[in-house]
Amino acid sequence: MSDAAESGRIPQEVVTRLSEAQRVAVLTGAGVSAESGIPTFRGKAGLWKNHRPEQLATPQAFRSDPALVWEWYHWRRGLVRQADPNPAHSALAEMENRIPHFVLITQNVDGLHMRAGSGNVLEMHGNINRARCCSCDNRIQLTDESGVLDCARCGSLMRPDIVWFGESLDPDILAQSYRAAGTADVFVVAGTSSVVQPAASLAFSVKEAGGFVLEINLDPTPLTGAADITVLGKAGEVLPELVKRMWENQTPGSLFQPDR
Ligand code: BV8
Ligand code: ZN
Repeated sequence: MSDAAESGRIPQEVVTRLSEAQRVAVLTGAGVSAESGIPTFRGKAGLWKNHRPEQLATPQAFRSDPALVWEWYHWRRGLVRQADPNPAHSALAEMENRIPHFVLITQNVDGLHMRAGSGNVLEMHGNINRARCCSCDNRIQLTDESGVLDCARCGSLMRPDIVWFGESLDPDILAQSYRAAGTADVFVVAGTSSVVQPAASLAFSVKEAGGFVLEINLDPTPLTGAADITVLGKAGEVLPELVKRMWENQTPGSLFQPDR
């Protein structure tokens, strides 16, 4: 059962486990980008006008109105371009530098983890700054053009390089995600409502294999009952505090800094 920590308090067990861990995998969701000003999917702010993400982020929506779907993604890309990584992203990049085997698995498509310096990132749902051809394997990096795009190679329609609802994830990325989660000493789940599959299943597969799951989220989720420890709080506050305490825990004597 989860030991749902009071808001923001990080139990020492979490610090010790992460400080001693050789292999850590982290799964992030929209809550990690919330403090960068990127609206979450199921938050009150909603994501765009009177459309729900589940309505627009589908192949059906793109087939019936590619211009509307491109408009939504161009609008979101504008938000992402104006956004900066927040302390949650930076803390995860810092954590990667301290832990021998570290994999960051993200459901987010905003690319903010890479901009914060994270290197070993698995983007489960694609990346909003890329487009791919509906017919051939042409992929392009989007700059600031907008409108509906045609493939320069074969003339077909280009689409956002995003995994939509009802579409299968890249099997290689999915396999790497399960392998990283399944071999981790600690599996951290941060800023996600843990409802979207198959990402939400990762933590449960870790628990079934006897692994340790730490959840960091603003609100309780369906994972909260199964996670070993849940820390309720903002990712931009909890993660930096966690990395700071890991550092203090790892450098003996650091607490007794000689008078400079
Ligand atoms: C698949 C790209 C096999 C799009 C995304 C019926 C028909 C078809 C499929 C299904 C179906 N029923 C179920 C499914 C499966 C479906 C699914 O899971 N649906 C859900 C809605 C039930 N999954 C799929 O379709 C997947 N593919 O299963 O393939 C298949 C094939 C054919 C038919 C059936 C199955 C594909 C899923 C990928 C969808 N694409 N993104 C885009 O971005 O435009 S998912 C989308 O949701 C985002 O990637 C997002 O990251 C992700 C998950 O949401 P969260 O990240 O958790 O965001 P959310 O707002 O929900 O929560 C934020 C959390 O943060 C909250 O808990 C909040 O408390 C917390 N928070 C807020 N602020 C902070 C914070 N925490 C900390 N600090 C803060 N400051
Ligand atoms: Zn093409």
